[in-house]
Amino acid sequence: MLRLLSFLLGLFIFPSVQGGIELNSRNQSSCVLQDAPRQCGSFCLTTLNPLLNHSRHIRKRLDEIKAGQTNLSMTTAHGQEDLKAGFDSRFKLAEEQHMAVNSEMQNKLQELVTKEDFVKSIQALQAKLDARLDRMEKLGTMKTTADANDELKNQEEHLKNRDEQISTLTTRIEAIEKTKSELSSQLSECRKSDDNLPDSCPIDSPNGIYQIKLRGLEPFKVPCATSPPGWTVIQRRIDGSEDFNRTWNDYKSGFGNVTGEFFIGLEKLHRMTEARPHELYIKLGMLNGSTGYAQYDDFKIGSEEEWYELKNLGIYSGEAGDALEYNKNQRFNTIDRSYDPAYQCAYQFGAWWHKACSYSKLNAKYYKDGKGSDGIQWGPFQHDDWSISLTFVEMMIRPKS
Ligand SMILES: *[C@@H]1O[C@H](CO)[C@@H](O)[C@H](O)[C@H]1NC(C)=O
Ligand SMILES: *[C@@H]1O[C@H](CO)[C@@H](O)[C@H](O)[C@H]1NC(C)=O
Ligand SMILES: *[C@@H]1O[C@H](CO)[C@@H](O)[C@H](O)[C@H]1NC(C)=O
Ligand SMILES: *[C@@H]1O[C@H](CO)[C@@H](O)[C@H](O)[C@H]1NC(C)=O
Ligand SMILES: *[C@@H]1O[C@H](CO)[C@@H](O)[C@H](O)[C@H]1NC(C)=O
Ligand SMILES: CC(=O)N[C@H]1CO[C@H](CO)[C@@H](O)[C@@H]1O
Repeated sequence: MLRLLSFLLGLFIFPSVQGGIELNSRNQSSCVLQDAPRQCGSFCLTTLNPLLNHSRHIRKRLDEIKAGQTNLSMTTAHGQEDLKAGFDSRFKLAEEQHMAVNSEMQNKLQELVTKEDFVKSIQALQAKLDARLDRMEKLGTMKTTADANDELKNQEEHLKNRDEQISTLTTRIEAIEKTKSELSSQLSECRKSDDNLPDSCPIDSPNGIYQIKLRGLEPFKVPCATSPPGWTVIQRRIDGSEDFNRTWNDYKSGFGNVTGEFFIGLEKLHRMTEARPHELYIKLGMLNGSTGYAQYDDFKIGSEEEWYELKNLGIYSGEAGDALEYNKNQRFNTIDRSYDPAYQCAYQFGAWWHKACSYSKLNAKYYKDGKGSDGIQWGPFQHDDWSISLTFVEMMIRPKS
């Protein structure tokens, strides 16, 4: 502004000065006579008078012009001074205005800085800037864009693998859960049906075939007797329809027909009598119609490792006599497995807890005519008449109450 003003002022003043100089130089070039009569004489005077007169007139005019010029010059100088003064005052004013504006701006700025909003916005901006700087720094640790891309790809691959693993595991877990729930429902149903199955013959139920279940064994059918009630039939001979000359494995697992002749099996006997004390009841019959029974109050059979030993019998009672006490603590013998092979008792008298053979042989050969020294026998019941062979046998057990 100041510069512009001075420039304009210069342009304005300069031409006026030039004009003044031009007038002076013209004055110098004019031809003016100082004392015309003395220089020219009377002749000359008349000729020259009008000329001189004209010259004087011209000079007068020139003086006037000169005075005007001086006035003009003075006026110009005045004007210049006036202009300068005007400019100075304007400049001063402008300067004052500038100062005023400047100070106002300073005040405004101060006001802004002290305003809390402004400070906050500045802080927010600063935080954003810091975050961006952080990111830039991180990016800066990646050597190149390619490296960064590789790293990203690796991470993506890793995540993808993880996802696949998780999905596989989830599927497996679901399958396991399903199997688990199926098994659990099967188990509960199994338990339900097992719970319904007794582990021995029911006491108050009618005579017949019942299914019972022992722990660790599949359910199996047994005949249950009503007279006396609650007894489980474990062996029966009635008509010789079943072959009792059998191997160890047959006696172990049982054989025959539960509605007819059969043997329950030594393993079942072991498990039943081991679980809780049992009584043994033996019903005997001859062809001539004589019947008798023998009862023992603590019947116990050992494990297969113990050769299904007759571990205990308890106290005998009955009317057929005690033909079994003799066999107590003896191992079970079959034709293919004998503890004392010298005697071969099982070959001759059937499978039993033989002790150099026995006074009781309830698995021996069945003679329908009731005669046979190697037949079914119970010594005291037939008064040691070894020619007699029994035609009816039922062995039964029941838990001791
Ligand atoms: C000079 O000229 C003026 C007019 O131009 C005239 O009036 C005057 O009489 C003249 N004087 C002489 C002496 O000629
Ligand atoms: C000079 O100028 C002043 C005012 O500017 C004026 O009054 C005066 O008559 C002028 N003088 C001449 C000889 O023109
Ligand atoms: C079992 O014995 C009964 C009566 O003796 C007979 O009716 C049935 O057919 C026999 N069952 C088998 C499978 O031998
Ligand atoms: C059956 O035979 C046996 C032995 O001979 C005898 O002791 C018994 O009294 C007989 N019973 C009948 C009812 O005949
Ligand atoms: C049992 O069978 C065997 C052959 O397997 C035989 O030698 C034996 O005499 C039979 N015993 C009886 C009592 O039938
Ligand atoms: C610059 C100059 O020479 N001015 C002259 C003009 O004429 C008058 C009168 O004759 C002189 O006095 C000046 O000096």
